[in-house]
Amino acid sequence: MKVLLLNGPNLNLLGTRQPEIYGTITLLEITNAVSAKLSASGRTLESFQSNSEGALIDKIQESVDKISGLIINPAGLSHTSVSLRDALSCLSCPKVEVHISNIYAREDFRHHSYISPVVNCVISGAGVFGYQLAADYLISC
Ligand code: CA2
Repeated sequence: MKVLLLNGPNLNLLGTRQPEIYGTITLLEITNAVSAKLSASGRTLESFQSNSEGALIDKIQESVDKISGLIINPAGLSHTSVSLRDALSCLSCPKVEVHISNIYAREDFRHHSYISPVVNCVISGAGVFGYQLAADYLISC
């Protein structure tokens, strides 16, 4: 059983900029921790980050019928992308949307996510621990 972890634009900068909002842990460290948790329950992890909306959509399309769960932090695309939402709608497996920060405690434009209605679970404001919570949710499914 394979889980896909997708991270959207600018999340490659985790741990290097704006630590007051996004913390000091890098995307590689997050990925390794999620991978370890999933492998303890017999699952494998594929991780993909892109600053390109199209590349993220391509990866989702390639993953249809090949994954048992998805964790996605769509980053800024959460608030703008109908196309990313449409792609996610084609995945029938359990899907979790993660936001490191509490998007409801930030600017108004972050309060709406196009993605939330097409996922099973939304985690926002738990810091990078949200990715671990997402993995636990998928393990419980
Ligand atoms: O809180 C989150 O995880 C967000 O998805 C992060 C997005 C933001 O647009 C969403 O509203 C909430 C921004 C990702 C930018 O990531 C950076 C990480 C380190 C340094 C700079 C940017």
